[in-house]
Parts: sequence; structure tokens; C-alpha cells
Amino acid sequence: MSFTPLDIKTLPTVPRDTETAEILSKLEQFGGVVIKDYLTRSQLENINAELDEPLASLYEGSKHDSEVVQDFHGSKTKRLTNLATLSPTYRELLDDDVMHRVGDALYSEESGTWWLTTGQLIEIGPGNKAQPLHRDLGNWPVFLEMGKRSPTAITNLMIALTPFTEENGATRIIPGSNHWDEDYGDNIHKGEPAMTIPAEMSAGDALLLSGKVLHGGGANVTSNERRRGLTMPMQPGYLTPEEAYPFLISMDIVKTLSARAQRIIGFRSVYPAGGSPGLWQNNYEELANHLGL
Ligand SMILES: O=C(O)CCC(=O)C(=O)O
Ligand SMILES: [Fe+2]
Repeated sequence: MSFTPLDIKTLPTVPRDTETAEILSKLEQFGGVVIKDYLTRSQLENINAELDEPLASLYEGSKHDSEVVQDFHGSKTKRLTNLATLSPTYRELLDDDVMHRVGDALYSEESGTWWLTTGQLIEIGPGNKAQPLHRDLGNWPVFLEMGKRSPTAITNLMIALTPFTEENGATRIIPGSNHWDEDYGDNIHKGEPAMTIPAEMSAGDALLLSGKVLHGGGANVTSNERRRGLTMPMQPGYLTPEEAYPFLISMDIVKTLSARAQRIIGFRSVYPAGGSPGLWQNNYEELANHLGL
């Protein structure tokens, strides 16, 4: 097996009203696909305005003990979470039709109910070096071992809240590396930066990214531009997410959300495909009954 990227200079771009099957077929082929104008103009303006202040008061860099993780988080990068508490527009995005259609198509049959890994604003500041290339399914190392044969364990949706340019740190991906059939153990192939292409986007566009594709945030070589991306990765409900939302969000806010929005932030039981009676329950009953939702 050779580790050769697909010979393309830009990722395929589709309009928001594209059939889900076509979006997913491009995702599978290239490892990434851009959805044009994923956000409306007012969603874009509002979410930026709502998150300006919490971002301004947030520290840069990582508080993690491990240097590897610090490098991954980025020394001049801000990562803001608990967005459902902070932003009414983010709460609207939890109910987005396109995201739900894509999530259902990716996970329902293979894995059962799905939820979000996190909702995170990633703002890469000037001078931040490129993030190490990685596969997002490495969140659960067993899938790195399984490699290409692993189930779909995570699919990132990265929404550009500012323009994403090569200079300001657009996400870089190795197109087609989701198909590299390596021995993922000691022989894992991490790719080379020269194999990557930038996912340049206008503000409001979104990048759908396979959990098996090698990618990373780009270096921000501008002197004064901050690259702002909102990531909403989707994963099967039987895997532990990064963000522990049920402990972060008040029930008053949760009650304002639709049932499917509540589900993807942990306020429903989880039903894995293949006969499991359900997980994340109370007294073997649906969690929503206990919560009065
Ligand atoms: O910020 C980016 O463009 C990519 C971030 C990323 O891949 C990650 O944090 O897993
Ligand atoms: Fe990633």
C-alpha cells in the first residue's frame, strides 16, 4: 500500500441543499467536503457577536500537563467550550437540519444514536504553528489500531466563523488518507505536511471531515488575523464525548431545546445498533422520563 494523497488542489464544495447521500459520497471519496453557506448571514453575525466577549477574556494555549497535548492545543490558540450556555445561536445550530440528516445517515444504521463530541470554538492566533497531523478517531485509541476497518467513530463539522485562508490557519488535510490501509500499530503513517492542502472557506461555510483522514489546523502566519472555527464533531452515543455537557448546562436552557438537540448533548438515553437494550439510563428507563423532558 502506498501512501499517496489524492492529486487535488482544493476539496470538493457542495451547496447546502445537496442530497445527503451525495455529501457523504464526497466525504468518503476525499476525506473532506466543504458545504457552502452552511450558516445564514444572520447566524454568522450573531454567533460571532455572542462569543466575542467570552473569547476575548479567555486565555491562549493549553493548561494540559502533557507537552504533546499542549502542542496539539496550540500555544496561541483559544478553545472555548460550553457554547450552549453562552450562545443562543449555537443553540439554534444544535437543531440544524443538514447536520441532523448527515449525523443520522452516518450513524443510525451502523452504530445507533449519535451525539456531539464537543461544541468548540477554535480561534488560532497569529504566530501559532501548524497543529500536528492526526486522525480524530485517535480520541479512542482502539480505533487507531483497527484503522480503516474501524466503524465511523467521529466526523467533524468545522464551521468557518471568519474566512479560512492558507495564511491564517485554514484546516489542512491529506485528501484520500482516510483510505490508507496501514497497519495502525507501530507502523502508523502520519503523513507529511507537504501532502496537505488547505480547506480555504468563506465565513459561514463548513468543512465535513472524516475521523479517518489526516489533518490539522494550519499555521497562522499573519500578523493580526485570528482564524475562528466552530467545531461540532458527531460520534456514536456509545463513545464518551470530550465535553461533559449535562454537568455544564442548566436545565432551564436545556428545556428550551428541541428533543433532538437535547439528545445530542446528552439529555437522552443512547441506543446502540445491534440489540443493546440501551445505555445512559435511569433504572433501565429512558433518561428523559427521569429528567421530565
Ligand atoms: O483547528 C483546526 O483547523 C483543526 C482542529 C482539529 O483538527 C482538532 O482539534 O482536532
Ligand atoms: Fe482534528
